[in-house]
Amino acid sequence: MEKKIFSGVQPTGNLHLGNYLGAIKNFVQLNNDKENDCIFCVVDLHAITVKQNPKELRGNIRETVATFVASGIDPKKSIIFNQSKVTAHSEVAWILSCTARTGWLSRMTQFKEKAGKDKEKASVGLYSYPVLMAADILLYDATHVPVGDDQKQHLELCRDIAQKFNNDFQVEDFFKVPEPLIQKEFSRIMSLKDGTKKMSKSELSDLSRINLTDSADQIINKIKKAKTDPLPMPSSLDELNKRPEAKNLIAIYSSLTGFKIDKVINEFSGKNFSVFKENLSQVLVEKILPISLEIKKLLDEKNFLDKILDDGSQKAHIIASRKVKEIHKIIGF
Ligand code: AQP
Repeated sequence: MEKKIFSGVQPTGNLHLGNYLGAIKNFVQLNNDKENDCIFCVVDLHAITVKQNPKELRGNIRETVATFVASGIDPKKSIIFNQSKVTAHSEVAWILSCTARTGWLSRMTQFKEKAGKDKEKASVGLYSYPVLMAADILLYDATHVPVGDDQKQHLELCRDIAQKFNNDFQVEDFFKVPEPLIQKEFSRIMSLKDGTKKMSKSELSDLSRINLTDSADQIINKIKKAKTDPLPMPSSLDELNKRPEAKNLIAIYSSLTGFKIDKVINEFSGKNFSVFKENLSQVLVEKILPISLEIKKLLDEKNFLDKILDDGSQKAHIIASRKVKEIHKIIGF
């Protein structure tokens, strides 16, 4: 079956190993499969749900496109565009916000985490963010959405919104109910400083993540300083599951090399962490450095990056505006 793929990444800077292993690596595989129609969106409307510096945002939009291309997404095969250039996203988000229920949104854990203690000061956009995400996906009849584990709940909400709209307006199958594509293993890469917290762009300490623009020295230094426990390397899966930092580092190694977790445990069982860390740094440099160098090269080619976005936005606009016309008819506009 032909799959229609849609996914987005926020241009909020510091794209990291978690974004790569949890999402972008998967985007590349999907892009390479001839059967798939893929759309990858730089979700700048989502980015402004928290305060952004306009100049930095402009640079981060280009850096996100550069990251897509440097990682292996082919703009001739997949549509790459930025959300704000296709106004249908904002319009349909409004329409769907009249379908979504406030009770559903109140249960979203990401809002609770991001808004923190002072919810009253969080933007309305941060609260309704999952509705915009539903609009992004449903506008393109996406059948599959590759995301990291942290987006699972938002995708379930998107499915609920699609089903309610179809039911409310008696238009069976109008909005396709999308399936999440979440990696079975390593769907959540954790901070290098705390194995219980997700690796994240907004974490203040740069040592908590491997950025996709890091140099070899930065990668080696961050792995050297990554938190571990005082014990030697674990020798069983049970032991691994009780040691979050060890688990995260082994997951990163396994995900990058494609070696099964058991094999990695056997290889390093009982050894000193420093031995493992040396191997991990080597693999990271091998896999991430070429991407980092390519991103830096592409960032000097602003016209090339802008053209990818312009071409992609035109293509996305054609698909999205067709869907908006149908939505208007169904609603009675
Ligand atoms: N740590 C992670 N492990 C696995 N997947 C991850 N993703 C993000 N962090 C991890 C996945 O990357 C895709 C793009 O994410 P995003 O940039 O749109 O938003 P995010 O999830 O909010 O990213 P961050 O890094 O966590 O940003 P902040 O710090 O702003 O909250 C998504 O598919 C996401 O699942």
